Amino acid sequence: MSQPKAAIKPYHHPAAGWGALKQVAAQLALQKIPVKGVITLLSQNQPDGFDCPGCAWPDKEHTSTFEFCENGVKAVAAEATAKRVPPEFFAKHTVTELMEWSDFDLENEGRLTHPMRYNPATDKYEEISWDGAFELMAKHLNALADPNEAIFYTSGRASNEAAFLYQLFVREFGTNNFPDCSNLCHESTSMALPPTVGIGKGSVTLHDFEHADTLLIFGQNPATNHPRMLGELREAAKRGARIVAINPLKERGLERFADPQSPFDMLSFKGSKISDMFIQPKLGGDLALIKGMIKFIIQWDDEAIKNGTERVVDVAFIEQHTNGFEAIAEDARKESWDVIVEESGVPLEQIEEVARIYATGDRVISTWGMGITQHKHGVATIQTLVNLMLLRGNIGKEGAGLCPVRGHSNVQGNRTVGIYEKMPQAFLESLERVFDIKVPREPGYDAVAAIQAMIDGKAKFFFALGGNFSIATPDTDRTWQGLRNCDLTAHVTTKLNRSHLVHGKEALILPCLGRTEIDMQETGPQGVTVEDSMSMVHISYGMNKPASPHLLSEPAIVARLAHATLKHSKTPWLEYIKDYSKIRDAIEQTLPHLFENYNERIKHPGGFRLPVPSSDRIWNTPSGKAEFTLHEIPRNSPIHQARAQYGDRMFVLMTTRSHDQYNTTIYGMDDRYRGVFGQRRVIFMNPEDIKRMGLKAGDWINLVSVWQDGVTRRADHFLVVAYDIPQGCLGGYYPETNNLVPLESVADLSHTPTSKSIPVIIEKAGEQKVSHAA
Ligand SMILES: Nc1nc2c(c(=O)[nH]1)N[C@H]1C(S)=C(S)[C@@H](COP(=O)(O)OP(=O)(O)OC[C@H]3O[C@@H](n4cnc5c(=O)[nH]c(N)nc54)[C@H](O)[C@@H]3O)O[C@H]1N2
Ligand SMILES: Nc1nc2c(c(=O)[nH]1)N[C@H]1C(S)=C(S)[C@@H](COP(=O)(O)OP(=O)(O)OC[C@H]3O[C@@H](n4cnc5c(=O)[nH]c(N)nc54)[C@H](O)[C@@H]3O)O[C@H]1N2
Ligand SMILES: [Mo]
Repeated sequence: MSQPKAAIKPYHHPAAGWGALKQVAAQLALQKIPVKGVITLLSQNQPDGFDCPGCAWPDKEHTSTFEFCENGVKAVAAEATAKRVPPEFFAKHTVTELMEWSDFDLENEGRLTHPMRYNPATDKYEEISWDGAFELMAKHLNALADPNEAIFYTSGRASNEAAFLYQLFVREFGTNNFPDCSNLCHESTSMALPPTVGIGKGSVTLHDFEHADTLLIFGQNPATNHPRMLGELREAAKRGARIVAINPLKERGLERFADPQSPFDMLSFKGSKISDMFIQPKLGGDLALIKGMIKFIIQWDDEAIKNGTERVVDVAFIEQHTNGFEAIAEDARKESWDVIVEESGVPLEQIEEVARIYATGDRVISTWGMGITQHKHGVATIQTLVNLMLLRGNIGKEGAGLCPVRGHSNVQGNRTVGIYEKMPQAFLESLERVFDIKVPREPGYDAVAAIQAMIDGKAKFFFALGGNFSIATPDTDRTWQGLRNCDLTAHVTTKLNRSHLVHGKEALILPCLGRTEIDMQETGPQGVTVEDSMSMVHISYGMNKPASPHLLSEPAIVARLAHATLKHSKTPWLEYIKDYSKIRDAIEQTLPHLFENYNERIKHPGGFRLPVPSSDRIWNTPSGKAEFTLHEIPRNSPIHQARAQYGDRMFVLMTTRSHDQYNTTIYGMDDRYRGVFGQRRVIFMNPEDIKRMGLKAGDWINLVSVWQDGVTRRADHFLVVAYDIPQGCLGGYYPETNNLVPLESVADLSHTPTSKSIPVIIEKAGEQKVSHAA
């Protein structure tokens, strides 16, 4: 790729708008997609079209005309690219040589066309037949001393059908080793919600967004990651709903947004205002901030009791529906304002203002993303947010509720159908009954435990259904050591990525159909189903010709691997490939309370919503009530410890997404809304900190993380960019900074890597010229 001109230019326009349209044209050109291909994009998210692989935000009605979304177009264009990676490509390049390529350049080669096997003698991938690939994997699996030596990763794009067959195969084989992208993502949500509201899913639907009068947006960057959510926010803002953004980084897309659907926005160049208030806590400061809000509400409520005026908390709701109110009220009364202000980094007046906004809203929705989950105390923060919402009965009524905004388009569905290292016993019992098999009951490895097991030599076989495990995970150097320890690594995949190059002694690339492609089987073209972030399940049919005639669908790959491995299985693996409705029948039999009449109900345009009891104020907790949960404001975290050691030389780094990337897939080198162009090795830093450290914007720095295990973790050569971010906090991009996250640095309970709070020290690096037109 020719190097684009690097520059830093603050962005003064609204988010989306014309910039988005320009980007889309550039992506179509990059992927060599002719104008005709645009028709594919326009068919996306229609009743007979395919589900957008871009994100898990739900579709309006699902029958509406194409909703323009830059993220969706980029995701579809990346899959529908005209570029191909045939065996001849691999004949030309050794793996050692490809390791020198950037992540952008690897994926930019296009779609993989043939199954490939690594040959250590030539250091190249060579073509292998599908049967040969299945036999090789079966041989390895059956040679393991214990099924728990095998690891089966899932990235959240797999359909319900593929994921269900996969977990069935793996459990019939004998392990619960199911690390998944959720472990790296919303696991803190999945751990926090069941004990409090009885289910690990959000309680709201799009209908609620239409009726909310107040929205709190915690730790999320929707302009980049969930652009269709901005449409909802814009509508809410226009209706007069109050929107508060809580984010250390002044994200442009949370301030103003130009809806590409709206001629007014597009022609006025001004866009619509989104947030009424923008609060910038320090990284990880949300728990203290939310506690501050709770303290105000309890204080005002106590005053109301004293004065005989209307109560501030929802007394009837608290009495009928909750447990533990007194304990958290007493805790809030005792909490010190100094600690709240110090640990949140938010001035008291602002905490009071946002508490007032919350307390005067009748229908409040709280949303959250990675800015909350990827912290040491992510679970505690979410449970404290639940406390806040319960105080005024903001769960389970129209226009109000909890809205974790998930990432991958079917990550929620994968969990529902069994991709979880500790699936509930009832599910496992059901599998045993329906399929007349024995499945293991002890929990398996999550993502971090899987890496440790590979490093320790306890796991020797690594299989991935999608994703890019080698660089989506923390502690890059050690993770790679683990993967290279394996006897076999195998990846079901659409495009070439780093994980194919960081391989075991033997390695396979197994190219599959993407969701946009026609999946033709014996009984005709097959559809697959997915579940979005609001628990809506619907069917998706591909419309494009497959990228290569040698591709198999994900369900076919899983079923044929199972057939090759489990010689005595009674499960009709090959039958499932012929007709996916048979897989849906099997899902229905296993989870009848969720998927009753599955095949019938997906015929309805827009599909159906899975039951979410908390939406109806039914609390599936042991007490049958929603639980308030008491959490201290953390004061001795690894960040506090590093601060004690290094004083204000220590910075807290968050690793986040640029505008031109989909997780590890790099679409381009710009981060438009943050004003970064043509480069990714940047660090956002407060101007005062830049001065204090004797630096200038445009200087180059190296980062070294602070961790007490004697391992030096570093990431070198980043450009300092002055940005509106609290002092002591830094922002950088993932995956460039992943090596700084120690494997042991995980969130309490959920084990999610703390990708948003890494203690680091800065070193000044050598000079390098770049245009810095700030
Ligand atoms: N275009 C595009 N779309 C995507 C993806 C993509 O990579 N590209 N990825 C998909 C996936 S898998 C996911 S999980 C989602 C991710 O979507 P997001 O949840 O938006 O994830 P990030 O980009 O990591 O951004 C996290 C945001 O949290 C803020 N933040 C960081 N730390 C804190 C904190 O301590 N407190 C608060 N209040 N805020 C904080 C950051 O400034 C940033 O704005 O997007 C999905 N959609
Ligand atoms: N430091 C840091 N690390 C993070 C994060 C962070 O914020 N900071 N975020 C975390 C989060 S939220 C997540 S979800 C993970 C993401 O982790 P993953 O889900 O593992 O990574 P992706 O980059 O989404 O995977 C991209 C690859 O998926 C393959 N692919 C694309 N479409 C398909 C398909 O239809 N089928 C198959 N089989 N393969 C396909 C392509 O080969 C592509 O290279 O990363 C996590 N890692
Ligand atoms: Mo994610």
